[in-house]
Amino acid sequence: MLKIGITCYPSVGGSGIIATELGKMLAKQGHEVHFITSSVPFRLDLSDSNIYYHEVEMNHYPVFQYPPYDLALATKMAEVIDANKLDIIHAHYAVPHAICALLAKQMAKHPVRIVTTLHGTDITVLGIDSSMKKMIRFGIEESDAVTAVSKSLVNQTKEMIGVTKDIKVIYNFINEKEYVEKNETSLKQQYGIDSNEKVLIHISNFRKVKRVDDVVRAFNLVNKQVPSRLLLVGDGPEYNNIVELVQRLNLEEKVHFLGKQKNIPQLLSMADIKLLLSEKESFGLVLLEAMSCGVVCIGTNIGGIPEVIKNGETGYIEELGDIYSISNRIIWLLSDPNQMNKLKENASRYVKQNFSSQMILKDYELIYYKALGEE
Ligand code: GMT
Repeated sequence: MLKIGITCYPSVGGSGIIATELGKMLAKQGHEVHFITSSVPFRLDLSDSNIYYHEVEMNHYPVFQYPPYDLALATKMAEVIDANKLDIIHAHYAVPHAICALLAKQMAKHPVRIVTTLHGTDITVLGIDSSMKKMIRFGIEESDAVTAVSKSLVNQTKEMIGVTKDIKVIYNFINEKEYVEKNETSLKQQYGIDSNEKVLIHISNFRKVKRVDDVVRAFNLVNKQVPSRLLLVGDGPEYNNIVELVQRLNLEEKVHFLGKQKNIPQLLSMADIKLLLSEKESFGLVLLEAMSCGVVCIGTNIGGIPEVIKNGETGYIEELGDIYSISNRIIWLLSDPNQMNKLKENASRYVKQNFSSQMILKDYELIYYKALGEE
């Protein structure tokens, strides 16, 4: 059994969820898992056996304008490596986490291997900055093993950052026990949704790249022809702009702003169609969550989305910003219950076959042993 340190952004977000759920599964397998983060990751239960949590404490020194979080993290990592004789540090994100892990590896006395997982934002946002590019390249090249969450992200990393290192694709996964379709008639009533109304849903952190405005505009066109509601789940920088757009389109009665929610499987179970119309998306974990709860997904032809939705078989892929095609697709789908049922069945089967958590757990374990030279 291995001793594994995990570093991620602990707040809500796909990468934090993947890192936490992976840590939980590794601990269940009998590995010793040490989370080294700035706060307890959302979804982590510290009473689970084999799970340890090491908080990166930040001192506020009056001389520094910005407290040096990265250095505090690297120091903590080195302490945890030595104190617990860690075999592996699994860094989620090249920058800053892989860089901190590399620094910690040099500081620590106990030998450790670094496995880095790329989730997208580090490449697609930071990779545009040429000074960061060097740092990302260094983080990737110097890691003992690197994974990325889609083929598209591997290609993008190679093109943008110019790395030659082998990067293994390990897709996102979900906790299958949690993401199952539930009977949500009472929740529908609670939101005042009539039984004849169709429900569309979008879940995100409302960053500009998520194109929530396209979701609202497509819904506006659908709503003119099909009695329907739109559930917007999450919060973030674009929230106010979206509220204003909904008001301008006179959709206040039809669009529900639910903010951040924990009962995602229940909310998904109320929905007929899930929209993810992003302009950047390395995978789209929310698509898996939706497909597993029997919701038909429509996504844009961007990044890793076409690796998750098989166009015409498990959902539909549309071009970025083409709200007319998107709304026509939705109207067409909603008018054909047989087609909807077929897509739902295909989607949940596809998730089980291609993104099974046990399969993905084994892939990560293989990567760890390979990094340790124990194939
Ligand atoms: O999508 C976000 O804004 C959050 C971001 C993150 O870093 O948590 O998500 C990224 O990682 C997820 C887990 O691997 C992927 O499912 C998301 O597609 C990816 N987001 C982007 O590429 C924009």
